[in-house]
Amino acid sequence: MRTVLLGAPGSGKGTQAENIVARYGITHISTGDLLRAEVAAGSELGKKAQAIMSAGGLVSDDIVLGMIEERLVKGMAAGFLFDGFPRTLAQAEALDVLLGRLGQPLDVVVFFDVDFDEITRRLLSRGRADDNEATIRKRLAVYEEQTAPLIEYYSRQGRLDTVKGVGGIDEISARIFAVLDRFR
Ligand code: B4P
Repeated sequence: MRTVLLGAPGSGKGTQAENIVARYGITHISTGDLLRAEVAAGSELGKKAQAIMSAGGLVSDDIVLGMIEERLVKGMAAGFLFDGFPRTLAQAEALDVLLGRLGQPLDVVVFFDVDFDEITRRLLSRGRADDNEATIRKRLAVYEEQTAPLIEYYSRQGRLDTVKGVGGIDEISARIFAVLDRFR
């Protein structure tokens, strides 16, 4: 199974990824987690990423693509779940090229439909370093401008499935499983 979770920051991608990976045994590739690990390790890449992440911007496509490529090849046998990637049209197009080269196109992209008021409430109560009001506003604006166009991109490919991302965590997982079970 080759799938992408698409949604605004705080729409629940990371939360649902845990349940999905537990059910299907696929490889989880979260660019947010990979970047936070670089920041925690104090690497050169982490230093560059930290300032951008805490300001609510997107880390450059080159850095992100470099990070995922090697993990993608490793995850190919089991299937994979991308969470937080792609986030720009350039990342989506690069992913298509990469998967095309491997002869393993995406099966489905699950889009989490959650309104911005709910997202803001969730992120403020989580309180991660990038979860203050000004940064959340910036992240949502960046999402609208750079990530939301991917809804149309995958919809045109016939790969998009929209799931209502509001409700209990297990209730949302059940909605996602109903989509993903088709690709087991
Ligand atoms: P990410 O780590 O991807 O984080 P996110 O979008 O903020 O969160 P997610 O949607 O996973 O929400 P979660 O489940 O945690 O990105 C962080 C930053 O990294 C970006 O801003 C960017 O700078 C950088 N980055 C990452 N990928 C990149 C890329 N590809 N290109 C460039 N830059 C990149 O849920 C949020 C909260 O909601 C949690 O507290 C959770 O407990 C709660 N929640 C979840 N489901 C709920 C529910 N059903 N009801 C109530 N609360 C719920």
